[in-house]
Amino acid sequence: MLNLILFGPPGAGKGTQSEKIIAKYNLIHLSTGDLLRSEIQAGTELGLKAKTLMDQGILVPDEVVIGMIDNKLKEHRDAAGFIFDGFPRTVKQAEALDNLLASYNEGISVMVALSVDDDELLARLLNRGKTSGRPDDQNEELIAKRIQEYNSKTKPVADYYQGQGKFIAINGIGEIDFIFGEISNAIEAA
Ligand code: B4P
Repeated sequence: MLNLILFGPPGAGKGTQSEKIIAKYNLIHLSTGDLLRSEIQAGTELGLKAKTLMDQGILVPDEVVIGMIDNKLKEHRDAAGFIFDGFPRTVKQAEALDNLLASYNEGISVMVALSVDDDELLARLLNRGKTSGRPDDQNEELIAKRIQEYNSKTKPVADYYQGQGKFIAINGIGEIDFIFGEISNAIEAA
């Protein structure tokens, strides 16, 4: 089983590269951002609570996203593997993911981290905001808040997997297909 974490700051290309990875490797795509946006669209209680936080660029509570991932893993017991996109975003989420996978005698194969500088992230997200309709892509202050959340709460997750010898960093600036080639190499070496 191949279990990949695609890691990086908001706008690093996680969603973009995930689409290519699932097409090539037949993995189940679990994006907590997408799952939360589906809850918002469905108008569930969870979605309403999440929306308030997401619209401020703040992370949703760990228990909420861990619960969503737990449900999805149960739903896809026969999968050839998973791509975790935008999850884990805190060390607590990483520990919970390791425990959940261990209950299936599985673990993370590799974490691929896309590195992109803050100016490029800001430019990409403002550009996406012109057409995506995503409230969290609409202004500079909100994007800066998301980057700040990433730096304070999410970056330590890289150290967590580096400590397990599972971390690979890739330059996330450049041609999308070139970056995909680099990710493919990392997956095939895992
Ligand atoms: P996400 O949905 O995960 O949002 P994201 O990080 O902004 O998107 P992504 O990283 O996938 O975008 P991409 O780079 O592909 O999270 C949104 C919110 O949900 C969070 O702020 C948080 O509140 C909440 N949340 C989600 N998961 C959570 C969790 N686990 N715990 C707590 N809260 C959670 O694309 C960006 C743009 O760049 C696109 O326009 C794309 O076309 C462009 N792009 C991509 N690659 C490029 C390249 N190589 N060159 C040029 N442009 C490129």
